[in-house]
Amino acid sequence: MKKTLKVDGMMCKHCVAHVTKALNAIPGVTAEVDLQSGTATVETALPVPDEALVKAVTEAGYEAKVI
Ligand SMILES: [Cu+2]
Repeated sequence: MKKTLKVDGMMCKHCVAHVTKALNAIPGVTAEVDLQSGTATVETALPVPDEALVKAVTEAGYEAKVI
């Protein structure tokens, strides 16, 4: 499954790396984060609840919502 998250608060490529790492830490998730658009495209091999994705990004220090 593919999901897109809007991520607020990313300012540089370090933020991108931080968010990518946080999302990829969830089992079954492969994330690609785009700084320009402030979005994360998430590919899930397993069913992953939206809240888990949002929580991972929030815990990394950014704001996210599934769009
Ligand atoms: Cu940054």
